[in-house]
Amino acid sequence: MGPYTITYFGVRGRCGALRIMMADQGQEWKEILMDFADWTKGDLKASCVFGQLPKFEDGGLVLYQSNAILRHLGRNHDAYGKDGKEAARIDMMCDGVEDLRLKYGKMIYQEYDTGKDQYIKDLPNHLDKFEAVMAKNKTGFLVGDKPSFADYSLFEVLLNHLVLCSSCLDTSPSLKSFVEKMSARPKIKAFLGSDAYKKLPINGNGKPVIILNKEG
Ligand code: 6SG
Repeated sequence: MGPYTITYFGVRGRCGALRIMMADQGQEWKEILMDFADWTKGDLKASCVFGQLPKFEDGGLVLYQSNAILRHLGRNHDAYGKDGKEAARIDMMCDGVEDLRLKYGKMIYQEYDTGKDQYIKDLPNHLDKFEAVMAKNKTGFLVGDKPSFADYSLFEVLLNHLVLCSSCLDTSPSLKSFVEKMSARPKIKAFLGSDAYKKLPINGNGKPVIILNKEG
């Protein structure tokens, strides 16, 4: 396996879950940071299958599409269920997270100022679905009894939502405990505390804007 290389912009964005997953799996990887001025020259874009980043290399295998990369890591690191049925349910949950990711991205990039408050109001309707699956499985993971790539994707999207709205998990006890337990896994804790992680903004447009309270 590997060496793994990620080529991406200097944000967490579409690589947040991948990086957390690789860190938790004890996998090292190399980062190639693409600055936007170089990207607009177009050479790399023209070489990318869908004209977008991230680009992921595993030895000679070159992949695009963050969820395909997550699935590849799932296969490589035994994080894709114990059989075909678990794998199918993990796929389903990852696609559910993707739907939430797209709604979040639309709000962040297209309607932050006009749509953020309504987005936060509607959020329980979306989080409830994940809460129900998590509560029903009882292991602390979405499917099976160890983390799958769908758990890493959900975890990362929940971290981003907590930055948007720090109380958003207060009515979702299973998700709250999931985030606490994932955050406390030693390799995740070390990664989330690293400069490499902390220096990167969540999104490419500086949103969400964090307003500190008077004491903060
Ligand atoms: C942007 O959308 O960060 N890739 C993005 N943008 C450049 O020319 N379905 C796939 C996947 O899951 C989506 C890929 C994704 O992998 S990620 C891409 O390649 C293009 O289309 C979101 C993100 N945006 C911030 C950003 C960095 C560079 C361009 C957009 C910040 C804004 C402008 C410059 C720096 Fe910026």
